Formats: sequence, structure tokens, C-alpha cells
Amino acid sequence: MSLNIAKIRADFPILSRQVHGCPLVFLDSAASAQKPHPVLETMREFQETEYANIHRGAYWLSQVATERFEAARGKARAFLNAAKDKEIIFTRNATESINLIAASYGRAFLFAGDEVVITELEHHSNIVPWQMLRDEKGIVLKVVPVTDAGEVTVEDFAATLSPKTKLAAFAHVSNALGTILPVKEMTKLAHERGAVVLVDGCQAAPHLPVDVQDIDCDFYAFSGHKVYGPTGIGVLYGREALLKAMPPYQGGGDMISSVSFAKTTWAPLPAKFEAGTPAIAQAVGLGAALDYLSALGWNDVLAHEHDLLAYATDKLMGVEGLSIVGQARDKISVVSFTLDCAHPHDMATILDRSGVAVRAGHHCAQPIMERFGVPATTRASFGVYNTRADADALVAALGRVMEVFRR
Ligand code: C6P
Repeated sequence: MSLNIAKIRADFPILSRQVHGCPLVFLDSAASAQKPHPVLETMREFQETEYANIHRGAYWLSQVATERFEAARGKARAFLNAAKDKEIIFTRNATESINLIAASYGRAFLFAGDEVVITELEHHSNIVPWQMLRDEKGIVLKVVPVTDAGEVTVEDFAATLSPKTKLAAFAHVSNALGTILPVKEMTKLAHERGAVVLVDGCQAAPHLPVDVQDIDCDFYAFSGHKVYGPTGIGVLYGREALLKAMPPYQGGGDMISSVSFAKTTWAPLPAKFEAGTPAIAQAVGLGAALDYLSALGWNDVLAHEHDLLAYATDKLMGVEGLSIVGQARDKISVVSFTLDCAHPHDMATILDRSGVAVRAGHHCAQPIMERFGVPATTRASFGVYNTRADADALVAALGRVMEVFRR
């Protein structure tokens, strides 16, 4: 069986619109993926018929809304193959999930001189929170180098670890290069040194089956909007024993057991880390998105996206003056490139005139741009709804870029 792409495309209403008089060719799913009917419909139907605040009401509607919200947590648990629902914390996005770990685990368990290991290809969301912790607590930030191919090797990672390493935080997949990191081996090595492991799974969750028990990481973060779900909802998986030992991230309603002016006690997991009214409809929408993605079948998703990556890479390599940045052996369907005659921003603007939406810039990963000696790249990222024809449209539109700049 392979994916029924025509049916998938019909599920995403936005894909049938025109941009600048051309059919939309959406190649920016790594920034945020489009939303299928079942997600849009589920959120609409939930808000029209079952919406109320959760965990509070004695009334029927609130109980139903609570059940829908908690069912979404169960879907996120299953999606990550976590052992228990209480190990799933709903956040706003991956950025908040990582900040939660830096603020809660970092403030409580990391001290001056302790080392936190990250890699050179991290997104700013997995760099800046650790720098803030460095400024606050005097931890030491160590960075694993990236090879010319755009890979993080197990050897380089091992060489960066030391007896002082207390936490390692690394991407499962690079957003700027598409590289898949050997997270299972890296986790094992970090654990051998007694360090805890946070995996930033923002770019992996839409493209690869994730099993946090198999990876054996302590924390795993991703965002709803990249897995064909809504914005405003993210997931943090945390090992129960660690989450139990950590102090709350934010204080407020829902995260307490009892409050008096003299003493406040915390609610059990996962509520301890979910202060305030959460993104209720968005969580329900995320549940629908995870159902949608899972129902496609990972083997077929992997085969389709692998085909798109190979096809697009081959076609782009044929474009005169084009260089692909990041040529790792294991990649998801992301191609970052530069063209000798045009700046990525100019390129993206001209591509847009042909309806081709790509991201241009540093992709919130400035250190890896610097590593490759470029200020920016143009990035085409493919999702389940993309086709070889989209790659052809990109290449054709690049022809127009060259007409403009090679004049
Ligand atoms: N990368 C991109 O275009 P948020 O913004 O919290 O949903 O995701 C942050 C984030 C964290 N880690 C990785 C690896 C990411 O790719 C992202 C988001 C988008 O590449 C927007 S900058």
C-alpha cells in the first residue's frame, strides 16, 4: 500500500487555493504544517457542542470537555509510546517545553560548573534557555560540532561529554539541514555519564515514528502545529520520577492541591505543570491530528517522504550554481540550499510570485548557518501532502529566479 496523495490533498482545503494567480505549492511545513479537515472539523464540532473549562465544573459540559482534553493526552502518550498519561504535559509549543525543563529541572538540579551539552545544529529554542540558565546559575554550555555533511557523530558527542555533564539536550532532527541524529545512541552515552537527556523532537514528530521508551530519553518535546495540528499546543514527555522531583514551572490555578497564605501544596502529575486554563480546543485538535497522521501509516509516510527527498535533491542538484547545505546520510524531507546568483530572501520572494512558498533565512538556527559560512539558506520542506510535481514547480520557479539575477 502507498499513500493516496490525491485523497490526502483533498483533506487539506488550503492546498486548493491560488497565490498570485498560481496554484499554491506549499513547501514550508517545517515552519508550520497545514491542517486537514478532520482537525478543523473536530475543533469546530468540539467548540460548538462540548466546550467548557476543564477540571473545574461539576456540570455535565465541563466533564465532557475534560474527557475530550484528557483523551487527547492519551493520544499524545500513544503517539510517543510513553508509559503513562501523567508523563505527558501539555505546553504551548516545543519552545515552552524546553523552557520548562531549563527553568524547573535546571534551576532545581543544575549548579555552577555543571555542564549542559547541546549540538551545533540546535534551533534557538534549544540554545537560548540554556544560555539564560548559564547567566543565572553559572552552568557551562558545551557544544558538539557538526561535520561537513551536517551530521552529529556519536564519537563527537561522546568526546564532548565529561564527568561534569549533567544534562544533554539535542534535536532529534535538524530544522535547518534535515539531519536525523542518532538519538538512541546519544541517550545511552549520556546516561552512562549520569546525565539526563532532553530530545527536541519538533522536526521528528511529523516525519518519524517516535518511541520515547525505546530512545530511553528523559524528556521529549514537540509542537502541535508541525504535526498537522493547531498552534498554541505543545507536548512535553517527562519520565515520571523526574517530573515528580521537579518543582512547578508556573504557579496558578489547576497546579495546586491546596493553597493557604502559609503554605501551598502541588497537584499530582500532570496538573503540577499545567497552571492556568490550558489550550483546550487546541489539545482536542492535536488529538485529531495525531489520529490523522497515525492512520496514514508510518511505513507509507516514510516511503513517500523519502521519495520526495530523493527526487527533490536530485532535481535541485541539477540547477546550475545551486549548493545544498546539509547532506547527511539520514535526513527527513528538508532541503536547504543557496544559489550563487541570488540571496535567499530575494529567491523566496520571486518563488512566491510563482505560488511556491519556502522559508528563507537563518531558520532560527544561526550557529549552524555560521558553521556552513552562510548567513541564510532557502529551505524547501515537504510534508505528507506534497508531490514530485511540487518539487518540479520549485525547480521551474528557480529558473525564473535565475532569469532575473543572471541577466
Ligand atoms: N522551527 C522552522 O521553521 P515552536 O516555535 O516552539 O513551535 O518550535 C520551536 C522549534 C524547536 N526546535 C526545532 C528543531 C524547531 O524546528 C522549532 C521550530 C520552525 O524551522 C520555526 S522557527
